[in-house]
Amino acid sequence: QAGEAVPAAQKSSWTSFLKSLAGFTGDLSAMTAPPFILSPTSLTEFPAYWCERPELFAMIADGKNEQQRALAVLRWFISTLKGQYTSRNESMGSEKKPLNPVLGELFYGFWPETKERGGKTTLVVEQVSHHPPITAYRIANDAKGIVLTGHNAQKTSFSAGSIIVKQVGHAVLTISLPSGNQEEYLITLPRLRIDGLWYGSPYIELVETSYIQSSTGWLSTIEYKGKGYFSGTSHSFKATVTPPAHVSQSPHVIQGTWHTTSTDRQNGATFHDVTTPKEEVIVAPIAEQAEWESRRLWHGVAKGIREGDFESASKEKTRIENEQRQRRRDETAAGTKWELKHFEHIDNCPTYERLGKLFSANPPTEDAYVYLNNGPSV
Ligand code: HCR
Repeated sequence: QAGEAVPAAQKSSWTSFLKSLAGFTGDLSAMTAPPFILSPTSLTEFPAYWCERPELFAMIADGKNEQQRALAVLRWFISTLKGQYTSRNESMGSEKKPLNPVLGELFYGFWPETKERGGKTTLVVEQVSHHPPITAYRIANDAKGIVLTGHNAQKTSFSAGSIIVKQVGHAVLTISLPSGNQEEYLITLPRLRIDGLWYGSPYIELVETSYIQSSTGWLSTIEYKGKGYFSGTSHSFKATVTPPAHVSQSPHVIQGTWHTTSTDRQNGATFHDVTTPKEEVIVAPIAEQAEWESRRLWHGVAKGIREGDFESASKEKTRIENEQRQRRRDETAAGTKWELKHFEHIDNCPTYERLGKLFSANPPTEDAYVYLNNGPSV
């Protein structure tokens, strides 16, 4: 039934929110939504989803050859999708609207060293733009020589009762091999469809295709389908891992559901399995965080949302937003510009251009945020 999951007192504001979505394109994060759909977590925390299985991230470096490493990158990537796209449903009952980060917001964390991981895995996130919201991140396991750098923005539109989210941005994974050589992987991001809006219980389905192109020539093409396609099940995918032209080998085809398990059709073996628990990033206690760190910055708002005290959440949010507006006005008056702390913007990403050519990436070039090597020593 329409609005089934919406609290009675918020039904009319949910209906107005849905109406305002029709014909909408652009920055959804800035839109006002009813309280029941608000999440107490800022989008700057989302890059942590890339590493909630730090073993799989570390294991990429253990691949004995180009093919094994390409498959290990794909296994790690597919294993992140459950966290990235279903974890709010698991923890809060449905997809929610995250807090819209302010310019300069930071999020730091780490996953501790274990024998398998070889060392600590560190995370540095910075909100590098507010309008449109763009989040840049870097995850590194130095002991294994693996680094992931990327940025993410979204373009949203509304179609046939669903929100369509085109992810703008990409990630680059670099492996420094013991031989001294480096391997790079260009990772493009899937398109999202947010369904279930009519009932007030949104959830994500991934659609269309994303790619992982290795500098060694190996290419993973990942096709995403919902209910009624390859397997009649939601969250289905089929990944085809194609060797470079000089390797005469048939492609690997991996099929399954990204939130559970998949199988490699070549040998019938389980390819990925995310039915086991994941490991959340460790973050400093709020009292020890600096004023721009996400959980400290949004503390009052998050508390209000968690406790159902939406009046104080909204007051706090307005205070943060007004402070931001004032900062921008002061900068304009002084003729200065906000300086990024950990990243430098470049108009054209050389890795994207070079590797994107190999699978005719669209667009042929993208901008990027280069890490300045100055994260905290967490
Ligand atoms: C679209 C979305 C904000 C962006 C979120 C992204 C794309 C961010 C990068 C992560 O790596 C993956 C990711 C996962 C999220 O599913 C996605 C969010 C889902 C909803 C949110 C909208 C801005 C809010 C929509 C409001 C609805 C729920 C009514």
